[in-house]
Amino acid sequence: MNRRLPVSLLLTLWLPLAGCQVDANATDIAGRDATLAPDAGQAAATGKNGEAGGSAEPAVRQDFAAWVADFRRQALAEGINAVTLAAAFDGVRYLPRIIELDRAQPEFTRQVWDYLDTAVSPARVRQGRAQLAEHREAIRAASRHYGVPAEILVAIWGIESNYGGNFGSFSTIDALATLGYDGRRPDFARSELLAALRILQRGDIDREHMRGSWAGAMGHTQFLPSSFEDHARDGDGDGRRDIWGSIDDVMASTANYLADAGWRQGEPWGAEVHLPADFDYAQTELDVRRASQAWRAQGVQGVRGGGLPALDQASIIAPAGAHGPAFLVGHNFRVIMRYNASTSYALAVALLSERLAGEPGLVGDWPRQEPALSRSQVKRLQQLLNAHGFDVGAPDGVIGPNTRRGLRDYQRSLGQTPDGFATVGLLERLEAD
Ligand SMILES: [Ca+2]
Repeated sequence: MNRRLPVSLLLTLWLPLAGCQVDANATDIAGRDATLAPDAGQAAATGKNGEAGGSAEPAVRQDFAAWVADFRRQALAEGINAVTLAAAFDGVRYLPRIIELDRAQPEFTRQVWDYLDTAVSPARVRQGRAQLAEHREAIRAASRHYGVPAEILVAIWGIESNYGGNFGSFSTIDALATLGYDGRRPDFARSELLAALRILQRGDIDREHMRGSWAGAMGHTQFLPSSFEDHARDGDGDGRRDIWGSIDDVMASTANYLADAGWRQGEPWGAEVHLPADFDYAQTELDVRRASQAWRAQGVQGVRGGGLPALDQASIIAPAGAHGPAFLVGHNFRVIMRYNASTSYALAVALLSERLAGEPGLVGDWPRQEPALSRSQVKRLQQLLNAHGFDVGAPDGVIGPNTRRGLRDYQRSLGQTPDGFATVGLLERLEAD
């Protein structure tokens, strides 16, 4: 699979999530790289995506101009016409800010509840209900046609761009040209830039209106150019796929993306569940999959006294370990992760969609007293686990299945509930041992 850029790095305040599960096999819509970005702290969660000016050193400008000239020749050879190339590149700018964002290595992380507080805030719920009413026709039409619930579409819209309030003001051409010339993944950026040129040439949008994140994700629901080519749809029937200006097109495209990713009509994403006291938390990994009735046989129950939704291939996730809420998640939850390959993101979409549908929030409480571990603290934790004989692989500052496994073994050795949730307390204990 392609390793692609995490769109979430568009934020100056980008914060990875602590303890978030990512699916390394998933390719998401905006090309976010699960290995680089353990989660998408979302655009909508953290404020405006301001565009910096294009001043650069003269030598860099000259070098960039040579890169563009070379790329134009390549694009011409691949079928982009001279008119499109002139429109795209005659005024192209190198944007130093994009390179700063591309190279940012955030030290601090956020706990999943802090992310959800923002992603599923009361204001987000209120605005989403207003959008559902205002764009009722467009949303219902896409929902009916593609078989994806209206509330899921609106939740993705809300989390990706705060309902279009913040989808990024960077010129996609400038952003991808800058990344193609000077980014960490030039081949990826060149390939997306070529796709962007094909979109301009086809006439879906013009250069001026083709805008989005610093990483090239475009429009209300943040499609990379290659995702746009494969999955965008013309919802209002005017012959153009306009995910910047037409809510009909935004909804049709988003719904079609999920349908193409395998959304099962009528199947719920999952549900919050109650786990029995003796539950084996080694099972709380996305690659452990069982039918709902098998989980029920282990004592897993619905939180409001009801049964479990009927799901095959369902997993249990407990993002904050034994002292936080747990969830049974099925196939459609994994489809949401195709949009953004993180459990926290998919959980935010799922929970926001429920609130939009008028359902109450979570029953379980998060362990809000637990501070998030920084990236270097996670690295230290990993080094110490290795030193104590609980092999977690090479320390990388990111908590994944190996770290959770080692942590569970360590917790077991202490006689604690082995839930694999990394805390400052466990780090201090390891330091002292
Ligand atoms: Ca259209």
